[in-house]
Amino acid sequence: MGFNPSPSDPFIELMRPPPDETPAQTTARQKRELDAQRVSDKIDEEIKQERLLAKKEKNIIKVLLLGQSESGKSTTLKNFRMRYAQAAWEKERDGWRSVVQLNIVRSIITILGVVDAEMNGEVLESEDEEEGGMTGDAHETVKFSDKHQMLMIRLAPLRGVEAELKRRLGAGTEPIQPSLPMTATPFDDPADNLGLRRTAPEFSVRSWKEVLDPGDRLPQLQNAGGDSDSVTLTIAGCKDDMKILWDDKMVRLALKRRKLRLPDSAGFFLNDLERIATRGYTVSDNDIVRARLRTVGIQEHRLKFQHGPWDNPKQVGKESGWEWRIFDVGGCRTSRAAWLPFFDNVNVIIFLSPVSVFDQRLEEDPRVNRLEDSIILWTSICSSKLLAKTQLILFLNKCDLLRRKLKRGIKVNIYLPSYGDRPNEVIPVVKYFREKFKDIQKQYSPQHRSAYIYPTTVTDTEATAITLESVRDGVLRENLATSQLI
Ligand SMILES: Nc1nc2c(ncn2[C@@H]2O[C@H](COP(=O)(O)OP(=O)(O)OP(=O)(O)O)[C@@H](O)[C@H]2O)c(=O)[nH]1
Ligand SMILES: [Mg+2]
Repeated sequence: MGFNPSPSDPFIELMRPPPDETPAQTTARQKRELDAQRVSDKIDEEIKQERLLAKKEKNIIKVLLLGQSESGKSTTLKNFRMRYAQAAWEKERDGWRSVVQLNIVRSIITILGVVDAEMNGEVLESEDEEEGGMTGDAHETVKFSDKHQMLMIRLAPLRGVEAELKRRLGAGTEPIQPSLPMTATPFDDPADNLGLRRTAPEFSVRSWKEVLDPGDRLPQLQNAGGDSDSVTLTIAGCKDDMKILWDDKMVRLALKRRKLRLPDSAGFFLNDLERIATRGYTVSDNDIVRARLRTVGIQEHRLKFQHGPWDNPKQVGKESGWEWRIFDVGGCRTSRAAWLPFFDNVNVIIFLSPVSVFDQRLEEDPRVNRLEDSIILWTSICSSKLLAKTQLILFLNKCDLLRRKLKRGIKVNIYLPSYGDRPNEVIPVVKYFREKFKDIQKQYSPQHRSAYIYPTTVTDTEATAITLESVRDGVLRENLATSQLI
């Protein structure tokens, strides 16, 4: 569309050709007008496209999952995908088999390390009391016998399996700094000084997509873990010995003495060996949600939501529903610098704070209490001017582990004196954390806003489905209201 002034427009006079124009001048003028028209049409087209895009972008919601490492960000993303991106979820199912197998093998290798250390006489100097005194059996002498020696020999092939699984999953991964124990580490624990409970560095991925849905990019992963795969065969062959090792009383005692609480740690599957360490193992939804693969860098996942009761199709356009672009980040301290560029135009932050970690320290910096780290992060997110208009959603996660910990008698007020003499039970503890996080949000937000706070156990997919529905409706409602103001 060119510039087409009306006859009364003063511009007509200005643009009218001179009365004594020669034929050559007329041709040149017409050429110039044509060129100008082309440029103008191009600009018009660009503006039209930009407007279309802007209209479309109104239906895009950018969601950031934030929180320290092991807070449950990727697990939350898995819940979203399981529920709202079923086709992609199914496509990746088989890819998770290798991850679950690696999780199992690593647990067994951790146990073998403990048995080895005990056999070699690396005895703890002090048996301190994590939870108000050790129970009687922890003081029993740990005695390993020929049986354990044999188990060590028979399970040795699992080291090769670990290497092979790492190689397979290796594409798109990078090592991270060595981690401290996989489980709770109470402060001033002398076992730390002996370095006995350290485990090998955790495995991480830069891109799920490459590892779990290799297509033809990673031929070595196709059919990996199938019935006749060497890794699966070796694991199935070791099943009985793994079970004997895990069920062994002395092994349990040794783990307890070293406060290695495997069932509470990431990627624990040893109670499912009968089902998983088999040739025909098929990966369940629950396995995927519980499998542990550390995130490095930022991964983007897209979800489509069709129109629902939360919006009005007339107002958001008939052609599409809402698209959520969810960004899952690595949570350890060294990964956090990469978060900043993603703060731009972010609509929603789902922040995960694990509430069970009040007595633990950061893997990457053992001087720092994990809950304290989470509170510092939350405070900086709430006070960020860049995020002043971002909707904040807080998951107080790992409530199941909190419950277990409190049941074992670990006292919150030892680690948080401000908790005072409130009851050492889940509901009051979660309420206390809720108030604490809410107060910070109110105090530090640059402008008025409310935060939605949910107590969660994101490995419980049924309960999480209800939470996610509420999150989805709340987010869409709020964004619809905002987009109507634009
Ligand atoms: N018991 C229990 N385990 C959980 C819960 N949430 C997450 N997990 C487990 O904790 C481990 C870590 O969870 P991830 O989702 O990988 O943690 P992340 O925040 O993505 O961690 P990074 O990728 O290192 O930043 C996984 O093995 C999960 O299955 C929970 O509410 N309860
Ligand atoms: Mg992650």
